[in-house]
Amino acid sequence: MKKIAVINDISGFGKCSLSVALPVISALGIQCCPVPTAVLSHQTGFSSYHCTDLTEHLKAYLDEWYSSKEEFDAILTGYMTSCRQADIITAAIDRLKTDRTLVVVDPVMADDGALYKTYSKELCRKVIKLAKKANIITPNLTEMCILAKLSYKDTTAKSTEDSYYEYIAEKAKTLLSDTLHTVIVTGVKKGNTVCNIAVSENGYFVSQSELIGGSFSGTGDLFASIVCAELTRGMSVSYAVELATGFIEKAIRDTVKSGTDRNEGVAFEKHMEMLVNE
Ligand code: PXL
Repeated sequence: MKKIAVINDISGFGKCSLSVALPVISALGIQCCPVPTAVLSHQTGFSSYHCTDLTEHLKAYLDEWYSSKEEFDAILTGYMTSCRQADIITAAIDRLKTDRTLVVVDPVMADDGALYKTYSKELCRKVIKLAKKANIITPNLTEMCILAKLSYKDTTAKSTEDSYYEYIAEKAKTLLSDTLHTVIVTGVKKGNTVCNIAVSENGYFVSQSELIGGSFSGTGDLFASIVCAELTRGMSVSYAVELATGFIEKAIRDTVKSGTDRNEGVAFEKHMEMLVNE
């Protein structure tokens, strides 16, 4: 059975990180091996939460994996609590990956033009360093602007232009390297649409959906998990991105219909059959 190591936190409320990676990766027929980096009562967008940081336990946890020589088809990383934790995760990628391991980094740092309140400039620098280890990154538009050193305000001001997607693809392309072959920019809004743009040396692919409501907790984690699992199954980037976009669109539609707060995450559970029957 194929295996993905997912290095992320687990939050009791907010349907994000490991709480969504575990069900969707499993539904796609792949074993999800969690490396829990922290346990939170709620994700950090809630007005109050408790975070038990597991940084000091990570080394012993990973040492067991190193000594039992575990191998993974893919490694997926997400939210991080501190610079020290980011350093441990960066080193873990080097230790865990083999020649055939796909490294997917979701460079979680910010959304809607603002850094998450727990992310310092220094932690962002660590995330940028970590992203250089990846074969694929899945930044949202705000994170892409940070990675490509662009102003979010000036970038989104271009959203009415016909060449907006092309402009974003061009900027994302500057991030590619010998290691990093695909950048997937998520949550690109234009009029009443929101799309995800996958960029490689060969060009770019746009997967569009209707813009329904604002941004919801955990959609980036759902997206990265589905894309990582589908690529691990051997599917193409365009297929993986289309499936993830369609799945999340359906979940958001149900969430908005029920009037659920954005911090609670999206109602993805009833759409799991889209993944199970893949
Ligand atoms: O979805 C990203 C994420 C993951 N984990 C925690 C978060 C967030 C975003 O706010 O707070 C704990």
